[in-house]
Amino acid sequence: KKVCVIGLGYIGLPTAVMFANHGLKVHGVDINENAVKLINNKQLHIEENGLQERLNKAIDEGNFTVSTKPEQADVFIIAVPSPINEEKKANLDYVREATKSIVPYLRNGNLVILESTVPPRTVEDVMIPILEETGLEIGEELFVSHSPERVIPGRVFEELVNNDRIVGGINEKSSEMTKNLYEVFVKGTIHITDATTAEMVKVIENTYRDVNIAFANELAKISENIGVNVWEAIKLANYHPRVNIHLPGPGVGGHCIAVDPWFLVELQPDVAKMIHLARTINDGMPAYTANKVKQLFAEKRIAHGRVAILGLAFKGNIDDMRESPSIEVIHHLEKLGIDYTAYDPHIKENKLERQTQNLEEAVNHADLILILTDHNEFKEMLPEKIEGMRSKMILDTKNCINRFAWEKAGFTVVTLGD
Ligand code: SAJ
Repeated sequence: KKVCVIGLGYIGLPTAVMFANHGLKVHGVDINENAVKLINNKQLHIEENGLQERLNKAIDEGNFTVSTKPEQADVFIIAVPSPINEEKKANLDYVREATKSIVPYLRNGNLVILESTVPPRTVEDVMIPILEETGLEIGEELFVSHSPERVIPGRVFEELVNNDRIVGGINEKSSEMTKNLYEVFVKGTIHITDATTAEMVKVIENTYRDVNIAFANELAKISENIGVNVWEAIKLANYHPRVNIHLPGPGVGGHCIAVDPWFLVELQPDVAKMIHLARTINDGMPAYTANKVKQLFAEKRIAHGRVAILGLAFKGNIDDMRESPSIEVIHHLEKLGIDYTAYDPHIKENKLERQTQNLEEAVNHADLILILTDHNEFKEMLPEKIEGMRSKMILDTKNCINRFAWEKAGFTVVTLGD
């Protein structure tokens, strides 16, 4: 069997390599010529644990080819970005273009699978009309389904195999064919439904998380005002067998949780009120964090204070800075006229003007350490080793440091939500 994978990013490339490692012939396609060139040379344009070895194996065994153009195959998998635009509306251009690009290669009996996260109804309303241009009868000669990716960056290969998988075909035959394909490597249960329900399932998983985090962020603000430590309160509440509250923080980053809820808001703006409000609350956290810094400086009568920001990635122990709340916090600090340096041990390139490549330089002459990402390096940081600060203050937005150790070393410790 031959599979053609369109889009070789964080999802497409690991998926393509996985099929190739299981003996299928795979052709990968990307419009980014540089990425294609790199992959053909067994080099990576993205980081993912275990990807390099698997890519080498796929190419060495002759099961994986890559180019900028699709080829005829039995199955076509589309795994391209589906971002939102400035108006928070879904940009389906990549999905549309990818679907158009395979039309000339589709033959009787082929299966087309969409893996990208999309607003419910995209397969039926956007893809099917394009696929009809093949002249093939949809559901009889050409089979179509949505099987959303649900893997977490950093643990993609583990989750590709072990997570349950949702398969939503436009008809029973499409679902059956899709299930048979993924069974090659998926050990989790494969659940069958229709295409639109599958789209909905994926979007509501991420929306659930966003709404839950917004709830936690609201609880953090309430706790600050009434003298409660929200982290302790949430921990205790979660011992209840039917309670699972997420954790507050300086904002929600990444290209999934902060994006997908907008798909529902766009579809049903008059109904999706709580979802919209949750997005607004989470998007407001970077400004809230920057204002907390301003307040602290005012309370301590620090004029022209400088902040040492620790953490630029959008979450702990990854190297991905896209849509990171840290960028927004910096933006708000700049608006408030507050000076800063920024350091992240996982971001090796200098992507920001005031970025440093070591902790010592970042904290030198700073008045406040501001932790925005819970990297292990920051959790394990020793306060006695911190030198050269003008005032000894630390604001921990992730509740990830040992408060007592820092207080013992003479630091004023402030935790978000406490
Ligand atoms: N965050 C909080 N509080 C929490 C949990 C997370 O503030 O309690 C923040 C993180 O710091 C980060 C953001 O939310 O900035 C998103 O991080 P995440 O770990 O929740 O999610 P992602 O974006 O890395 O991956 C999610 C996953 N979805 C779910 O867990 C439901 C993953 O399984 C999906 O495959 C992925 O989105 C995707 O591609 O859609």
